[in-house]
Amino acid sequence: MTAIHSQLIVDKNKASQAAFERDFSHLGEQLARRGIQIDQVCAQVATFGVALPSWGVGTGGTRFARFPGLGEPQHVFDKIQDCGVVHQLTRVTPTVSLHIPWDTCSDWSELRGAAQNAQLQFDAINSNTFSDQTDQTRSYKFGSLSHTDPATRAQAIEHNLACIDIGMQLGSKALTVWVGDGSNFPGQQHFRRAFDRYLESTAQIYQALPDDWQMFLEHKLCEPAFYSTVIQDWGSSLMAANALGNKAQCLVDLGHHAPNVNIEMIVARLIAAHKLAGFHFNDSKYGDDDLDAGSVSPYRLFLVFNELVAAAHEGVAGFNPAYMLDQSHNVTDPIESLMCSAIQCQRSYAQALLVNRIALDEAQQSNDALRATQLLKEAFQTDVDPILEHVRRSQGAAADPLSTYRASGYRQSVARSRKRSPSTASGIV
Ligand code: AFD
Ligand code: MN
Ligand code: MN
Repeated sequence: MTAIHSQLIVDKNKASQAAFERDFSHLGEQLARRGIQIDQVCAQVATFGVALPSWGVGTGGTRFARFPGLGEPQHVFDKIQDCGVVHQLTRVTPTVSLHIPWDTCSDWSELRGAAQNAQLQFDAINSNTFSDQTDQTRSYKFGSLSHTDPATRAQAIEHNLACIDIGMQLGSKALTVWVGDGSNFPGQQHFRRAFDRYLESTAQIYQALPDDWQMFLEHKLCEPAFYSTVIQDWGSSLMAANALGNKAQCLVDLGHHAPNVNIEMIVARLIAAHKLAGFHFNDSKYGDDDLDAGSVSPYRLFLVFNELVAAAHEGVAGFNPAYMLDQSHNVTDPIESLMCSAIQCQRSYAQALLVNRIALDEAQQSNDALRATQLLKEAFQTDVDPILEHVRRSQGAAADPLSTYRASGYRQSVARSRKRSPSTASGIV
């Protein structure tokens, strides 16, 4: 079952077919002159997928306000339906990542069925111990897994175990743990003891992981704690992952670093340590802005993918990172932002596949800095859109997902059946 009428996709694709064929054949010729077979690139791009965050289909907000959009999903089944639209039109987002308890459901097997109908599966499950739920006994105001009070830590551990249980019913294979734990004042927290408490708690969660599961540890330099955070950076994350064991790895959310940090180098280090769990893709200018992937710095996103493609090319053992979007759509239709961002990740991947790795090795070996950097630019500056469109067309997706979505009237249609969200309360998604 699909949410967008498939005939609309067929008709719109047909209307732009002739122009597409000319563009594709021209790019094929250009790449052939560079010794690249376009069909091989297409085949690799066709394997690329990025997970959708269930919270991404709702309108996000800031600390100041949230301006709800039309036809926002009212429950997790609506969210799955919206994610299905993104996947139907792009064919690049085959999985959804749930967040507990933002996503609630009385029958998880029913949800699994609904996802299957939308041709979706479940990616990592996310726990939430950074905000208090109405029915919870102890508060996370001063931390969760690293809280000074053992009973609060136990409650946070219990929640993560419940998430694993839900994830097992959905077919997830990973638990992503991000904690808001930290401090707002110098002296408020004993840094080493807080980290030790975090390790002790996460070890108990780790113990409960099924054999074929992984635990993704997400670091973040600040917010909601603004002086220090317990898992502040990739170093702390790597220390924790090493202490826990093979199934624990480090997740890189692009927005969780100070401005100007060389994230692609962090990625290379984590690959070297065999500890790169995967990504939350987004973009930022100032902090954890959660802007759309590649909207501000597409070159930086390309440089991250360059490290990933290089690692795969060099056959790094066990290299298999998980890709996900993690964005807050405050002023756009979330479905539109998610489609464009997923395609942007796919674009960066395709561009990274075009890097002439033999020539780059030679340039690096002979210290030819200018040639080396030009080789990256040559790949980045290639307009790979005909490749992406070819992959979409051959998979039955929309040649132009954005215009097809707008022509479908999906948002207006769900706006009629979904109640307008009353919540304008502030809140970062
Ligand atoms: C918050 C965090 C982090 C996390 C997400 C879901 O900043 O990015 O992945 O919540 O838990 O936005
Ligand atoms: Mn994240
Ligand atoms: Mn974030």
